[in-house]
Amino acid sequence: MTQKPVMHSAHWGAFHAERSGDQLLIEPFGGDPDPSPLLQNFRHALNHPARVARPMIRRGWLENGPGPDRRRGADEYVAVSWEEASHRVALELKRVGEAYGPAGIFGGSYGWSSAGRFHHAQSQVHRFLNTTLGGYVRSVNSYSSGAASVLLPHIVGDMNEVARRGVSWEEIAGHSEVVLAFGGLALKNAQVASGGLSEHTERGFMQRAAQRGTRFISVSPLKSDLPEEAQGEWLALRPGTDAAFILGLLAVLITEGLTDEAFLARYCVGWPQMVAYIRGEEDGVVRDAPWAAAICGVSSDLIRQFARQLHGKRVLVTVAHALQRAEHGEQPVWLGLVLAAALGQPGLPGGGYTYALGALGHYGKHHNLVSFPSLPQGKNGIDRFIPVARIADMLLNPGTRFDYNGRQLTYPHIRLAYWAGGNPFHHHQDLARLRQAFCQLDTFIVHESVWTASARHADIVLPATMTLEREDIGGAPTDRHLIAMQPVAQPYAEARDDYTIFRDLARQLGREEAFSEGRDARGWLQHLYHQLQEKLAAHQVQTPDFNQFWQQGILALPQVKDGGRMINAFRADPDAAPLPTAGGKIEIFSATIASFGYDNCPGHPVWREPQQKPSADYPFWLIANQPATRLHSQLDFGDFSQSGKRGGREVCSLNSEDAAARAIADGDIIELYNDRGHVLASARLTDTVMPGVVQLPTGAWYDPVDATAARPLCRHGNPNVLTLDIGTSSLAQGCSGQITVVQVRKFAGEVTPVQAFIPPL
Ligand code: PGD
Repeated sequence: MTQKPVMHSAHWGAFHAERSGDQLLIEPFGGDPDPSPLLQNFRHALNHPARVARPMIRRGWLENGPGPDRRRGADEYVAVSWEEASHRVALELKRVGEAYGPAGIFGGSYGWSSAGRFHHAQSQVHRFLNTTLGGYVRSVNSYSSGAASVLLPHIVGDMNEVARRGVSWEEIAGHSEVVLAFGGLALKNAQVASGGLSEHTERGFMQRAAQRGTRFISVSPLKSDLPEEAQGEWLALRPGTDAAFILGLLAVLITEGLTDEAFLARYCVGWPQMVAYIRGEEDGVVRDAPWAAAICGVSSDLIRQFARQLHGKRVLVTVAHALQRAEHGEQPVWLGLVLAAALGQPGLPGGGYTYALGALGHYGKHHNLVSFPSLPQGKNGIDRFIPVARIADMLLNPGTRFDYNGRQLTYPHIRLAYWAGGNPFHHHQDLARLRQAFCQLDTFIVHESVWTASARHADIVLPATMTLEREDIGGAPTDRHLIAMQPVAQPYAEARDDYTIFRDLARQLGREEAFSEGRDARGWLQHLYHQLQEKLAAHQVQTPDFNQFWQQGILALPQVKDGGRMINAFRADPDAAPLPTAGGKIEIFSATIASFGYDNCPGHPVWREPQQKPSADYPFWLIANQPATRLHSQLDFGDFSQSGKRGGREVCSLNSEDAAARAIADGDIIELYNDRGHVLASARLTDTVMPGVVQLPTGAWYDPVDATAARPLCRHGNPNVLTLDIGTSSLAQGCSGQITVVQVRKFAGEVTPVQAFIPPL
């Protein structure tokens, strides 16, 4: 293996890597104006003790065979040879396939895995199951934007147009007067983009806009959701009350005659229904500024002033992913659009509505002229699916019916789940319930490079290479650089890449040719690159051949400036360029959604009381948001992630006044708890978190003192022990794990060291 620096890429940036003894020296790509510190998480990753070295089988499964088992998560593992492991996997797949067909296999395998487009683990699982077993039960939508991705097509257009091709950062820097960001614009989120992000430009754009006079307003319980460069204002609302706040703003605009009635009449359907709802004509409840103020914890004067200041300005409204990752998460997304419409802004330069700006590095960027081809998935022979965050419901309730986007579906009876490239025991809510759900399976197979909590709940764990140990091509539709990802090291111990593992299994199932089409990994990279060349050649763009691309390590791709293309054309001529909604206009009222008859998501946006709210037992809102020191749970043992912890434990931020009332000092170990479990963390006292709120990011590897406990205690700080596992509403059934309610106290029990990174026996 070469010792020279080689080019590589991660979801959080392109870089050069060079081995130096036991560690890696990481040099960010020179063209990146603001590289992410997440890159340093790779430094000691290659040989970290948390790596999975050999194929492992859970003792209970090995001795008793497949079947529901309550020991999952608390059993021993037995090392076996690759030959034995893959033989047993092939036999089990054959057994389940023959007995139950593809409807008995869950292959949703949600997860971000790594940036390379060929070794994209989820695509590999899907292709494997389609080409060898005729298909699988899939999952739809994402944990990121489950509610918005179902709602937006009904009311304005799909995620691609409203988020990725919404108002561009360039336009904002040049034209916006007010950027009203519900959920803020934290750079920790924009530093990441699936497939890679070679240039981090958000900080620079915010600086430019602020210098020109753009007023950034972050509405969030956390001050840190807006970077200093934006020189913005912080408005703290109670978590989960943004929908009520926007209704209050709309009430003021209506009462004071500040709405753009011409825009609403020409470009929208349903404004009269919205007005009737706000005035209380539907149910006698007037949603005015005092009504909103009581819910949101601000004064009605503030709401009035706020609304007036928006009038007559070029206003851009954006609503972060976080807001819709909550019960009734559809509502703030919808109301953000209604507010922008009431102000007459959609389709104006630097104005209107853009969903989730800053939530990912893809948003507000230009697009490549053509996109890099993805690995073909083959054909799934069945059409059975769940909204991705309903996994525990599915495993616990086979045969039960549930609502989704106007349809009634039935949960299949899953016998085998196959996972690669994701960590459900990181990403899902109510981890004790999730364990119960996974205990129902006959068999749970996981490919992982490290001993995550998901690997520790699997029956068969196959050691996967890390991205650094294989060649691939990194690219995203919004990144103008394609990266030839060169291997930095040989595979760790007995690790194999997902493709090699699946190819071997496909051979044992007699389907190797169907899966591999006769190509090895390099052959697939060349094939996909040639497809890209052909797409570009159709636009008269010439590209170097594969070998030259591989040698130079990077290829600049032509881009198009297509930000706002859908909404701009619509504004110019709504008859010639109608929106892809039922009525061709912005749907403030959706007859389609109304026809579904869902009380938790009716035909126009509403405020609905959530079932979780602070009480005497659990008086705090917990915000379980994205971490700043790692991507989700990836490389949680990495240098940068560890630098954010204290004594190896995750840090929970809380307001100094709340801490004083509980005699909690900075650095104390505190316990957050509710009906679902207990979590330890190190207390950080601050005034940048509003009173009544505590913040604990996601991603600390789940480390239960007793995995089988009904209400487990995680000594590391994983907030998904505490979050409630319910869908956002009957419409989208999205993940609602962003907020929950808890009690907080100084921990009085025995403190044991974090053991999440020590492999199981
Ligand atoms: P990651 O930590 O990225 O989390 O959930 P997701 O499952 O995507 O997991 C990826 C896993 O893939 C890692 O364990 C990594 O080691 C493994 N991996 C990487 N590369 C490879 C590979 O090539 N092969 C194999 N086999 N494995 C690989 C993220 C999800 O969490 C998301 S997207 C969101 S937005 C949600 N956010 C929240 C939230 O805000 N609040 C709560 N409470 N919960 C959330 N969960 C969701």
